[in-house]
Amino acid sequence: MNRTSRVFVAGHRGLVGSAILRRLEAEGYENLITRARAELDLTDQRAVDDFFLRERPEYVCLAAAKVGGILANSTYAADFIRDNLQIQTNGIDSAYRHGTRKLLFLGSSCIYPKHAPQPMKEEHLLTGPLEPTNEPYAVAKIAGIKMLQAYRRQYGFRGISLMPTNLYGPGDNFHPQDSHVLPALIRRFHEAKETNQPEVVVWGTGTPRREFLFVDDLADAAVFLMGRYDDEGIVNVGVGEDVPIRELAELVRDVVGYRGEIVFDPSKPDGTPRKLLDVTRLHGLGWRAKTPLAEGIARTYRWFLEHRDRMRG
Ligand code: GFB
Repeated sequence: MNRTSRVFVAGHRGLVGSAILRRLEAEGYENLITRARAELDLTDQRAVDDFFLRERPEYVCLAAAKVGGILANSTYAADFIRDNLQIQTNGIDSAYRHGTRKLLFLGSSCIYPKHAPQPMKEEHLLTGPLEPTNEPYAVAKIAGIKMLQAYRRQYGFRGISLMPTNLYGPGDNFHPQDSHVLPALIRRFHEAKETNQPEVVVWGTGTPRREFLFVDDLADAAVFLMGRYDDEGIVNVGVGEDVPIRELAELVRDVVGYRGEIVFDPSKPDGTPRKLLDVTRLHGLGWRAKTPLAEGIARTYRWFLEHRDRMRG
């Protein structure tokens, strides 16, 4: 992949796609291809195939997906499995049929078994039952991984699969119910500060541990691996350390500058107790995450403040 390559970034308005696009633009890529949802519905097989036939992208970053936090995953379980299966199946098959040279697919750390040994290695895939709160989403992502492995073996199609840990950053979804924990807490602490609320409610018990990767670091890893990795094996992309949700809430509280209390609501699901990625393979390939969590949260909070007025929900 070089600066004149025709690169299609699918999902360029989402958290991950926008970060990859920013990264490629900063590197001076001249032939970036994007389509808004109104222009191209990625769940529509015929539309996707027509698009690939016309545009013939040489490289594809498949960053389009239906995603959400723990509650959205169970509320919209059918949408999560259907939309993701359709988007990735259409994208991968049309890329193969129309001569794409290489495709990057993004999974998630929730593809690993609920009780996988920690930190989770790439070989733990399909060694045990999944976390029920996001099983439909995880099954779709596992199907994408297996599809690319099969296309590589049967057709020689070059697809690589990255498994990012929980992501956050500019462009995130800050919806109060549907979002992931980090943007949800930024918004909740901010609104509590603005309206002088005495306490902020954090879902669950506060004991689950999560690993958080700043999305610009993921974009950096994606471009790095597009250039240097070409194998059917999945690659974990994480930072190698995690924090309990209680500690994350304290960090967000401090960045936002809220002075009230934190209370936990154990009637909300905790989800999987821990999902820390083993990043030995990634480090061996020569890449490491750079952005410390406190700095990433501060940058995300700044972005939130700048975009607050235009946010939905
Ligand atoms: O970010 P989150 O929804 O994703 O939740 P998962 C992480 C933890 O934060 C859970 C707690 O233990 C939540 O109970 N939490 C506390 C909150 N307060 C909140 C809040 O206000 N909002 C949210 N959302 N959580 C998702 C999967 O799981 O992770 C997806 O469902 C995907 O499939 C994604 O893999 C990365 O880490 O539990």
